[in-house]
Amino acid sequence: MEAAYYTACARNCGSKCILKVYVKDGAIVRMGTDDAAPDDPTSPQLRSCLRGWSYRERIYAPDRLQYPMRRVGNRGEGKFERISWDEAAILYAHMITEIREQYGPSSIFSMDGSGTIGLTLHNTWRGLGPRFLRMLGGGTEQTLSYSSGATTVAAPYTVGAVANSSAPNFLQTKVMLMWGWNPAEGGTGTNTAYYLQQAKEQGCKFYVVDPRFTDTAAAFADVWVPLKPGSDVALMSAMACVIIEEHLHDQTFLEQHTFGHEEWFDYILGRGADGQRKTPEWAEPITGVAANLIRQMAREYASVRPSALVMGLGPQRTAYGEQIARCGPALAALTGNVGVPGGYAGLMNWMLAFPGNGVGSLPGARPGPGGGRPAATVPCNQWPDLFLKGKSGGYPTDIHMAIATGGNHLNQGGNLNKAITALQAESLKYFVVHEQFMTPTARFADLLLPVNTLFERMDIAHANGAVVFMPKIIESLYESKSDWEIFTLVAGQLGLADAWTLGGKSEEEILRELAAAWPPTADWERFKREQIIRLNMADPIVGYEEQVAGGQPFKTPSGKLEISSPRLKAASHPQMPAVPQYIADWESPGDPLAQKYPLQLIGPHHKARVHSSFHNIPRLREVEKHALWMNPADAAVRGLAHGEKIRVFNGRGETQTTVWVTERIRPGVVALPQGVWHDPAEPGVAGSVDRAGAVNVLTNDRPTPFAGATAQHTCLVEVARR
Ligand SMILES: Nc1nc2c(c(=O)[nH]1)N[C@H]1C(S)=C(S)[C@@H](COP(=O)(O)OP(=O)(O)OC[C@H]3O[C@@H](n4cnc5c(=O)[nH]c(N)nc54)[C@H](O)[C@@H]3O)O[C@H]1N2
Ligand SMILES: Nc1nc2c(c(=O)[nH]1)N[C@H]1C(S)=C(S)[C@@H](COP(=O)(O)OP(=O)(O)OC[C@H]3O[C@@H](n4cnc5c(=O)[nH]c(N)nc54)[C@H](O)[C@@H]3O)O[C@H]1N2
Ligand SMILES: [Mo]
Repeated sequence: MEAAYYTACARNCGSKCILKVYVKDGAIVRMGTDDAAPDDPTSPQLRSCLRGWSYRERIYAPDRLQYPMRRVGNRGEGKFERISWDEAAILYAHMITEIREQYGPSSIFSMDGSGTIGLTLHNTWRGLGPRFLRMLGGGTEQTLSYSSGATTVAAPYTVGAVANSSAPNFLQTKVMLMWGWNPAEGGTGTNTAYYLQQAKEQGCKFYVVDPRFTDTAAAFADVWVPLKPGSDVALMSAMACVIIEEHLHDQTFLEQHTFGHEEWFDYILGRGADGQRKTPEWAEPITGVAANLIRQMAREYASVRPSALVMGLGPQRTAYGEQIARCGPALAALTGNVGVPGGYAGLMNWMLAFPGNGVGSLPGARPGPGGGRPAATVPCNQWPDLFLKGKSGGYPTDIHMAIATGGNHLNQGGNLNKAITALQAESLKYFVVHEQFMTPTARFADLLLPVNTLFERMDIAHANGAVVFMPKIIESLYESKSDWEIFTLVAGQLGLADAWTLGGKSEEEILRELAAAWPPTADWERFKREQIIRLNMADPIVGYEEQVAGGQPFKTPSGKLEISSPRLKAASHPQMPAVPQYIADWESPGDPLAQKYPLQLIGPHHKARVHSSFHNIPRLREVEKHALWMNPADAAVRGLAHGEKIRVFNGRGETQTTVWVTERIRPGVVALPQGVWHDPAEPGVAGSVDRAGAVNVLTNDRPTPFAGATAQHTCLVEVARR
């Protein structure tokens, strides 16, 4: 007999969709998706993508980690011996005790990643790792994210708090600027593309501002605007110049809802310190976008209402990402498109907005001596530098142990070769990794623990448009355990099992208590039976509606949208001016380094993977051959033909792949989608040539100047035949 259960695809692609899982004799035999709702605009089906449909192959992949292991070779060599869970728990607890006693709590780093998110219990991202260390009195935790680091810090100076709108909001949009935003390939919430398609059918005009002609451009663009990476603020400033000089701006909106627009006008109109009018002709050589096209886009964006400027996070994953994160909302405010239905505030976060629900979240462990707080914090992207330098590099602490849950950190951060040296540093005495697969990061573990998947444990998902009861659908494969169970074992060794489990509660008891806080899930048995509580998607959520229509203040000191920020003016940071300004990136065409490495490299998110997750699924690799995107003009100069074997290199590393010669990318820019698994010729040797096309051997770990965020899309390389 075949049984079927729903669950949620709680992965970090920006969406959380519904999966249907068919089970026979204790094994998953096939996958489906949401088929439960009728065709109902209030709550449409939450159907999954190709990754979700392939999940069965990931669960049963031949390279699943099966049992606990201890390293026997050098770090990174990938040589391990099998040990028992008893041995593993004792060893783990000894490591923690030794490091805490010798160096203090802050020397243990919670290196959590985005492996499983959107859950109530088994979250890896800022979830169980920090909770565990806080129970012990606090370790060092990560701040920011690889996703939106610059936005998280910079945008609040302008808007107070980042507030997205929901996708149904776009059904009213007449002109949309999809700015470095690629929702056709990357999730930004279940059904985003479905709503955008309806907007298109209703006549919304789309501009796609992206160095690449993405699938989003193919599906939606009326106009493709292929700018140079990192030139976004120049492009937006030139649009502002046209809008202001042609009196297309919304003066009433500026006066009612913003603060300090005159100062921005001074910068734009050349009345500021640099004396430069930010005309389309000024912007043309910087951005590579024709002045006339800039004029057209500016006029159309400002004069047709409502219009939506929606930014992906790619543009702010750049050297001065702080500036674009503030310039987007300034431009949206200039045209009065903030807080109005069909508009958008020129910002983005991981995903669009969804209706909230009232399921509680996992309570922190009982506060330890540190009061349930971290002992120190460091931006997540700076871990290699932190491990290598510690206090001598100005960080709050030295790190002697790291616990990695749910991340492929080595593979996913900037400057992978530096990250190898960081994981091999003698000062890092212990590196514990909880993983499902032998990832490039897992190869460096001293203690490597096999983790089960979301199909092998119980949870509640905050899906996009529903709350989903996620049953334990199959038993844990091999000897794998959940992170929760692993921490329970180690807490037991440390005499803290009760604190970790909130007094010996089972997972189901904890979940049931959290579900009790919200009427639709309060009847636990019924929720378990029905599985999906759908939320009303029909009423659009409009970010900043309370501020603009409802008279509430923005959460800034002035209560207005601060186009000029008095706080920033007072801080007088040379690279974080009071109004958003164009600052030429390091490693951009103007950098002397461009003589040697003339191509700008970006490492975009790919439709066949969630970061590095799903890379090991053969069927998904067939979706698109992994290769370096290069314009025919750049290929011709280098004498490269489509499909040739190439090497891509700069001062930080070299990777081998093939070249995809295509007009889908602008000249001067190459793209190598992020997430393939690093495959060095010599495992564990920093600088060894990578044979997989792993972009992060090339990218920089230099943080943005003010936020300290990652700037992985700012990178120069050269390409040659091999
Ligand atoms: N399938 C899939 N979906 C995903 C993910 C995934 O790994 N796979 N990851 C998810 C996560 S965690 C995140 S944070 C989100 C956000 O993902 P984003 O950060 O928005 O994704 P990126 O691909 O980095 O950038 C989006 C687009 O910006 C373009 N771009 C790069 N540099 C620039 C620039 O300087 N200016 C402009 N205008 N465009 C630029 C890229 O070509 C790309 O098409 O995506 C989520 N969605
Ligand atoms: N060059 C470049 N690099 C980038 C980006 C870019 O745009 N360009 N984007 C960045 C962004 S936005 C992000 S968010 C990061 C993401 O980077 P990561 O957060 O490292 O995400 P993944 O690569 O998906 O790695 C997640 C790992 O968690 C494991 N895992 C899954 N579920 C569980 C679980 O329940 N428990 C445990 N212990 N493990 C689990 C998976 O097997 C997988 O190996 O990548 C960043 N890297
Ligand atoms: Mo992200």
